[in-house]
Amino acid sequence: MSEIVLFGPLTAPFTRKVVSALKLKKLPFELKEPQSPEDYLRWSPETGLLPAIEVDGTHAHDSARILDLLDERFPEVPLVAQDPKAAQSQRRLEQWAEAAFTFYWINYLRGLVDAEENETPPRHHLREEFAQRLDDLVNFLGGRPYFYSDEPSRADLAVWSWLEGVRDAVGPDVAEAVEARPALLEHGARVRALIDR
Ligand SMILES: N[C@@H](CCC(=O)N[C@@H](CS)C(=O)NCC(=O)O)C(=O)O
Repeated sequence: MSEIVLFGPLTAPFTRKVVSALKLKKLPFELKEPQSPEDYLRWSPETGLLPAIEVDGTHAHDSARILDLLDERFPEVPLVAQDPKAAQSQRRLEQWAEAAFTFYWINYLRGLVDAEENETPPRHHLREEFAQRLDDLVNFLGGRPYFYSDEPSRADLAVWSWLEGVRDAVGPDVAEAVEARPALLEHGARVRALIDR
């Protein structure tokens, strides 16, 4: 049995993505959550960012690289489609979703800080744009159960870990915006069912 230790805050979508991949692959692991700022650099000396992982003594950091390592070591269940074109689209969507959600999240937080400094109500000026990104996701899904495939992939885990795991992290209306899009709601339930098995 392999020894796997995952280091990262469970509240972070990047950590949740890795947790969901470990669960999909049915791999037992120990989770160590940071208790102080020093833990970040201690557990991830290359960047100071978490998650990081130890798999039988092999260290990796960055959630995408960690998923690569897991697929290399534990090919079942695969985290990308066998078809190279679908696999490329899934990897691109993983990157796109994380870049986009991070952007909206940072802007949302900045809006809160500005509002406090100026003593004005927060302006969520990117709210409509964010809703358009959700529509993009619905389009990417098309009629399929998972992104670009009939089987789940890292793209599904990446999107799920933001929309489900941190519902209000990219703004106050995320839960409502997702609920208004049944395709995303059903996709989330499908991914959750796989992970909770
Ligand atoms: N691209 C990285 C991003 C990791 C990341 O941004 N981690 C955040 C947690 S949300 C972090 O460690 N922040 C600590 C810091 O910025 O000092 C990944 O996919 O793992």
